[in-house]
Amino acid sequence: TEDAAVPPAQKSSWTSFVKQVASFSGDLSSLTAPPFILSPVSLTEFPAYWGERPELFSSISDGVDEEDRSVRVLKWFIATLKGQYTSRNEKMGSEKKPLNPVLGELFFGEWPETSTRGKTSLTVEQVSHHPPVTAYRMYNAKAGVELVGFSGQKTSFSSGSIIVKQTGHAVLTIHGLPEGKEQYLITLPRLRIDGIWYGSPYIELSDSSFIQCDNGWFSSIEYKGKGYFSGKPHTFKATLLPPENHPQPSEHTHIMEGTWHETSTYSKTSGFQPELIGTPYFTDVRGPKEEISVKPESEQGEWESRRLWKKVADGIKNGDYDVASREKTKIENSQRQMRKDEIAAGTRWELKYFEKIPEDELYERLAAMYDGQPPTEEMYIYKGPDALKD
Ligand code: CLR
Repeated sequence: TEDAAVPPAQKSSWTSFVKQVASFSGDLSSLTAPPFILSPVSLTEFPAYWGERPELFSSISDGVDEEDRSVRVLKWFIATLKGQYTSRNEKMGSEKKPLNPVLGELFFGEWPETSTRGKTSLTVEQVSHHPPVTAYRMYNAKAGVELVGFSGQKTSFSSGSIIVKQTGHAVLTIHGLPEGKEQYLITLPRLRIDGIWYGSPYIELSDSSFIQCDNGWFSSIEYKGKGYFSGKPHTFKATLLPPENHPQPSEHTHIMEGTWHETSTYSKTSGFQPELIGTPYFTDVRGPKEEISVKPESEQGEWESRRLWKKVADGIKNGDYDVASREKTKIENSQRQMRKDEIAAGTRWELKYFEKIPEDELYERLAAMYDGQPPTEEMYIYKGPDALKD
């Protein structure tokens, strides 16, 4: 039958979940879903997708000039999309509902140093629970490459699909260049979650996202699924343009296209040597990626995601859904109690690694360069150890 992916005993709860989703817009994370669609992984782990091709990230600063670095930022960005948007399907058979992080939840990990790269470390903190917002910072000191961003979602339902507008953005900074630092504003694509009725959800990307560098180089990435450019799923076309005052703009316009989960090529790149980045493909992500290294739960602090959710995650993995739901309720109750206690004491939960800033001058300046959207309501900056102030 059509909904073959739904276990017979969970059909009615899936139907009622889908009905709730359809008549609702806002924060999906709070809806109760049937067990077969639950993932044992918290959303605080998702920023790790940015780092799973560590060489592409750290070698951004090897670019010989602004143009080369802009190409490298775009290449790294495109190469993260497969992990970000198709890896749950590959690992668990379909998109699943991640654990909804608690306020203050933390996630740390790293991609260790090797002969070809320095160490890249990741710090993640859940900075808001209602609505859920996750802030992250990924840093490679040797390369001088840093990514700071935050991520939220606004969801709605349209002709059978869940539409997810991502709120938040990321800023990539290259430190220590002879000319100082270089900063890139990275916006995020829109998601469509299809396959809902069948109980086997998967993501397709749509619309466009942008990468604006403070020196004027600008990428726009257009996403299409089945039946648009080529009939293939997961298709994109990126255009990288030089700054407006560039003497030879048409010679330095780059166009790259292909599929973000397999390969993409340069369809036009004049005035620039693609050999500089060493492959006939622009991106090729068919090979393995490198997952983040995380300390064992026994060595983690009590706010660290895998330790905090251990019993719930084990319940989900072992099919022990009563245990999972009992343990989840415990966590939620203790969170409710903490919020009540804070109100009673007139205090507020203090973030550990990030700080909310009222307005974001950098975002406004870079978004204005390409006529971007008005700034989102909030922005977070990294204030943890080795926060950089240059
Ligand atoms: C989080 C930020 C990452 C990219 C990313 C990938 C998958 C998205 C996730 C983000 C947010 C939460 C999300 C998820 C897919 C499904 C899940 C939208 C944007 C929702 C909450 C669960 C829906 C329930 C189902 C019917 C699957 O960089």
